Amino acid sequence: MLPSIVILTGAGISKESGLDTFRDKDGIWSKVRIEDVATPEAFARNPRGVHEFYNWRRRNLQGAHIAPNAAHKALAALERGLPGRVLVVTQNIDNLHERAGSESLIHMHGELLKARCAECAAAHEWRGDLSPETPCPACTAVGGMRPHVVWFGEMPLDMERIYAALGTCETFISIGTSGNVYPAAGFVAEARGAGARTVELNLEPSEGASLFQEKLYGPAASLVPAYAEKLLNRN
Ligand code: BJW
Repeated sequence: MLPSIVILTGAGISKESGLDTFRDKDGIWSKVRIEDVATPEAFARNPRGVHEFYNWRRRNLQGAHIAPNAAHKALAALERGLPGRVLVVTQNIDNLHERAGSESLIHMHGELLKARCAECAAAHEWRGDLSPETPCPACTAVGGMRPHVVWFGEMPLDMERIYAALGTCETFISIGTSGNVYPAAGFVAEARGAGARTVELNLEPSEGASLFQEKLYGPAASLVPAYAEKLLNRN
């Protein structure tokens, strides 16, 4: 069954869980340059530096202070309340949606707690650090292990499934994303073009704000539970 509600989430939904966004004033891209850590070219040039960046984020994500917030929990409750009808497509590489209980979930930009081998393509659950010396647990090749994330210039994951859902959903909701990065930033146009009602829940208007028919601005941990409750009562 194709979902009737497709929900795109971005870094803003995890902000109140203690994780930095990318493009806010104090965000990740104010501290490191995209060109140094988030492209295949950066990894080829300086694998150790890129590993250090993701090792830090992987350790931070597993810290006791990081937990799903009310917005993640509300989306999981929405999925339980409307079985088979909700799909969450997240740009986030954290694991907060699944920790909150979401099961109908696509990580289009990959997962921080996975690593894959460039030699044999096998992906593995990964909680420790990576380095250029880490051997692949499957093929034993050394030097090919990389974070299972999607860098600029690489193809996001599960796109066929995402576009199929966007083409048939009744409601498209975008939460906590600035609308700067494609193809995710184009999903609202895709869904609206196919007849969906489009909703933005964000701290501030995103780049694509004019394409949303309903817009609510404020912190996700307050907006999302109230909006999910409304959807549960209406459906
Ligand atoms: C709150 C809040 C609170 C704060 N409550 N809200 C020209 C046109 C079209 C495309 C391109 C183009 N030039 C280049 C491209 C392609 C490129 C791209 O988009 N570049 C742009 C910069 C222009 N894209 C790619 O390369 C992608 N691949 C690709 O296109 O492949 C080809 C293809 C073709 C056809 C179909 C399909 C594919 C790959 C993009 C990979 C992005 N990777 C990153 C890093 C991942 C790993 C990691 O985490 O390190 O993904 S970059 C980074 O940005 C990360 C995020 O997922 C992504 C989006 O960021 P997000 O989530 O929107 O965060 P912010 O910080 O930008 O926004 C946060 C929002 O929350 C703000 O609005 C706040 O106000 C709000 N907020 N607190 C609610 N409490």
